[in-house]
Formats: sequence, C-alpha cells, structure tokens
Amino acid sequence: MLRFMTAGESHGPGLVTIVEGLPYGLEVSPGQITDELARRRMGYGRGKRMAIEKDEIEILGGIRHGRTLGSPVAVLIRNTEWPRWSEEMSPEPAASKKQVTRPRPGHADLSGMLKYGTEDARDILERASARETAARTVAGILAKIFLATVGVRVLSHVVAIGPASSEGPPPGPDDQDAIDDSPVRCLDPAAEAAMVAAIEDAKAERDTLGGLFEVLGFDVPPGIGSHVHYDRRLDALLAAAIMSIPAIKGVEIGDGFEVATLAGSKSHDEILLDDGALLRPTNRAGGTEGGMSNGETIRVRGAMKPISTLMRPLRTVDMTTGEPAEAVRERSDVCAVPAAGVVGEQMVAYVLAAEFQRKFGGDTVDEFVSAVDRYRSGLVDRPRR
Ligand code: EPS
Repeated sequence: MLRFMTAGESHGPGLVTIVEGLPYGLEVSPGQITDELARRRMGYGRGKRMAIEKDEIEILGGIRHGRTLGSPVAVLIRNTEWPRWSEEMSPEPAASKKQVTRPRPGHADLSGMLKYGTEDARDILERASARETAARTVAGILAKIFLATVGVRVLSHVVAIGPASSEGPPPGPDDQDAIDDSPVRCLDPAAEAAMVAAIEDAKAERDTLGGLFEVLGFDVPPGIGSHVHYDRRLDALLAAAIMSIPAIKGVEIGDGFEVATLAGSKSHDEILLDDGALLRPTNRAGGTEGGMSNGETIRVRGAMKPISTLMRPLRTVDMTTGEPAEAVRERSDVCAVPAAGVVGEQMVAYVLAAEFQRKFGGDTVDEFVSAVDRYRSGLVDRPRR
C-alpha cells in the first residue's frame, strides 16, 4: 500500500514528508525532487515568499545511491523563513508576542479557533497554510517517477483565472515544458494575456483571484480503481485528492457539470471499432466509468477560490475583545492557481500510483513493471477473442 504523510508548519523549522510503499529499485535523484519543488513555486501572482524560499531538501531515508530501498522515503524541506520566526514558532514553552486574534473569512482561522478553544489563530493557520503543499510535492514527484516506469504521464494546465478563461484544446503528453514556460501555465496565448491582465488588475485593487486548473493523466490502462466499493472508486479518490488541496471548492471529472445539463444521448462516449480494436471517439467521461479508468485520458479539474488573505481585509470579529474588526492582514499571494495546478498534478499522480500499486503490487520495480506489461498485453486482443 502506498501512503504518505506530511508534518510541519508554514514558518516552523521545516516540512517533513514520509512516503511509504514504493518498491525497491526506483531510480530517483535528489535533483528531480528539487526541480519539482521549483515548479510549484512558479506562476504569475505569487507573493514575496516564493522569491525567498529555496526549498532545499535533505533526504533522511529510503534512497541510497540514486535508488529507493523499499523502506519509507523521508525528506526534509527546511523553511528559509525560520530564522525570522524562531521565537514566535519556538517549540519551547513561551507566550506569543503577537497573537492573531482577528480570523480571516475564508481561511481555517475561525473554525480552528472554535474547535481548539484558542484565541491565537496562529495555532491553526500555520498548519492550514498552503505551504504544506511543498511537502506533498515530494510524494507527488516520487509517484510520477513510479508511474513513468510504466509510461504514465501526468500534467496540468490552467484553464481560467478570475474572468479570463481558455477555450483552447487540451494539451498533449509532451506539452509540460511549454506549459511551464507560460507565466500562468496556460498554452492559449490570448487567454494567457487576459489572465496576466486579470492578476494585474486584482493586484492594483489589492484583491485576490481564484480560477480553474485541469490535470491530465496519459496512458492509464483501463481497470485502475474499482466499481465494487465507494472507497475504491478512482473518480472518488481523485475528487478527494483534488479537494484536499487548500482553497479548492469544486472538482469536475471530464465534462461532469456540462453533461448534467444534456440528454443522455449527448453525454456518453460511444464504443466503436477501429480495425478490430476498441475506440472511444469522445472523452466526456474524463477517463473514468463506473469508478474505474476506461483507458482514455484522465481529466480532472479543480476550482480554486480566491486567496482569503486580503490586503484590503474583510470584516471579522476580534476573538479576544469580542469587537467588530478588520481581518488580520498578512503578506499573501494575489493568485496561486498556476501553483495549485502543479499540486493537483501531484495529487493525481499520487492517487494513480497508489491504485497502480494496489492492482499490480511488486516488491521491486521490475516485478511491478512486468505485472503491468502482462496486463497490458492481455488487453491488446480485446474484443477479438
Ligand atoms: C500562504 C501564505 C504565504 C504563501 C504560502 C501560503 O506565505 P507567507 O504568509 O509566509 O507569505 O507564500 O505559500 C508557501 C509558503 C508555499 O510554499 O506555497 C497561506 O497562507 O496559505
């Protein structure tokens, strides 16, 4: 079973990721992890912190001489910000000098203060911060490297930022670098310009913007996931993984919301024959039917709300004085949709890797790859036999 856990606060000493269940012999270099961490910091509209953070990693276990050992992989990312916060975030007993008592609407602050009975929202916001997604990136890149051994690729692109959206065709499996070259991670030049302009407008207004990203999974064979139990359905696992990213309020698989308005005859992907082989002329289902992959490209979208830390704060209540107040103002991004897309990619890669591993198993990478090859060769003759 593949699983991962992260620990660490946004301004604490660092973040830790432990990934367990990878087979022996997966080729991984520390540089691949560092490169993926850099991808997550990209994107027009991110704040000052992303220029400061270096995301240098230390591998604490599970990898030797560029290959996994089959033991848990543990990775530490130190926070560049820690020296400035070492007193306020110290693990030693001490009183806070600057409690955060004015919860930000839209953030975890208020719910967490009520849940834990604390007047200091910093106890909540430090862990609720999207900084944690840096730690997930470690699990995501390991999942991608694992999937690459069987030719599966996962990439993402931005579909909309605020009012600006792209109508362009979905990218192909080789478009990752071109997407990453775009400041908003969008291949459609007109939409890219409109997105950058929308972020500039929001910044001038001291406001924030959300948007939509799409994650695509290429060359996933049919039969990953399962129709038999609610918690083994691939679409449900993908939805939960995308929804778990901070600030995501909506998930769509394929044309999910559009087909809800259409007749059945226009909503499904017919099953045709192409020289004896199975062919799906459309992919409205986004690569899943009945909780399983169907062999088409996995297509899942996440809808991100605008960042809730505003430079022009919304109304709130000071939880210590009980008086109406303005929400706490902190340094923040204007828009993090391009970065959220990268995290979406990593979460989708993790879910696919976990489900591949559940179906095909293997103590070593070679065993895993052989099992996938055998299964794929059994699909070639369908439906002929
Ligand atoms: C975040 C607030 C900002 C972002 C941070 C997420 O941090 P700070 O308050 O220190 O400026 O930069 O994102 C990251 C640090 C990251 O690595 O993505 C928040 O409140 O969610």
